[in-house]
Amino acid sequence: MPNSTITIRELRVRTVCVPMQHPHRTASGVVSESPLVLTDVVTDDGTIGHSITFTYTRAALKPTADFLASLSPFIVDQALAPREISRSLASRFCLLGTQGLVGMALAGVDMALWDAMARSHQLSLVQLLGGMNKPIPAYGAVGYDGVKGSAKTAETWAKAGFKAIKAKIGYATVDEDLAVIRAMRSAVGDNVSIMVDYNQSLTPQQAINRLRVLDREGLYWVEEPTLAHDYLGHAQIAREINTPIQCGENWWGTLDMQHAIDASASDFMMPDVMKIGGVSGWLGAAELAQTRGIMLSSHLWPEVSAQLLSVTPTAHWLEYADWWNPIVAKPLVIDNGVASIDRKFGTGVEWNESAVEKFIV
Ligand code: SMN
Ligand code: MG
Repeated sequence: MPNSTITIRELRVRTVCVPMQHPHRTASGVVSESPLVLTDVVTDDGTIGHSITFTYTRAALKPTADFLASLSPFIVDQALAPREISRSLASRFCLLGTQGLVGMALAGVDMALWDAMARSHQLSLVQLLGGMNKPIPAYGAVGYDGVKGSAKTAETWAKAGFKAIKAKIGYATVDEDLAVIRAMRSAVGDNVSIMVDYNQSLTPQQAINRLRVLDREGLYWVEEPTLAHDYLGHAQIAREINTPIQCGENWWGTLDMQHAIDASASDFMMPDVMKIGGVSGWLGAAELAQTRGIMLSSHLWPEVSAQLLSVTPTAHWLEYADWWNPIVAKPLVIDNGVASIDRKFGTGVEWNESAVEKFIV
């Protein structure tokens, strides 16, 4: 019988920089390496819970890790109660604000606590949350790589069995966006869905002008055509075009999501498990989405997200990215375009220690 009062004994934090095989180009900048904070929470029953915090840029790596480590006094000797600790940490930092690096660190703690909780009870996260493994369809990412490069990557995903791909667009002209989309379409055929992502690079009016042209291409969704927090701008675009809008990866917490819902900013939604507030935040987002019948997709974090989508009533697509695979002991397996959760315990995040050592910063 698992001990009902598990106590947190230690918080360990390390930083790595994982090089990417192919730099991920977007209309708003390139990601050529993954700076990651690796968190371990050790409990008194000998369990260790793990989480990954992605800081996008090396400049944010040390500050995020330092801040995360400084949370230790608020966590050590506390009962392992992820929701309770999440709530108390959020209220502790209310005056400073829980967006940005603070929110990332709090989510890193939250994800590690849920992982520890599931591992301690010898359950997967899905089981701990009372759900069952579901087949979650995954899409592959295509960078801002021009006509030839984008078509080639799209074809590679399709050949690997993926039923959808998402490409970065936002080239100098709509004709170039169109040329990339059409080249991908001829590379993957009609049975693979194509999503596109502007990464916030247009004004609302520019987006309307471009999307009136792209509306005829049968795109599955258009992501972040304008600034992520311009909910009214997204709503204005949504009213003028037919292609569904997808947003969410830059929302901090469920209140941002609620603002987007209130504004009718996005047809589909894709919270990022870190920025939305970890597992606890995702569960809130899943409830909001269910209440309003909004289809929910994930952003990065394939291992944790596949499990969370399994317990999300309106689960849609998993964003597959293999960027962090080198440091994960058993990365998520995608079988014919579908995520298969074969993990027994926790969120599926465990370290490949020799790789962690190699990429340690
Ligand atoms: C993205 C994610 C991470 C880095 C750059 C861009 C992106 C996505 O917008 O949708 O995956
Ligand atoms: Mg995106």
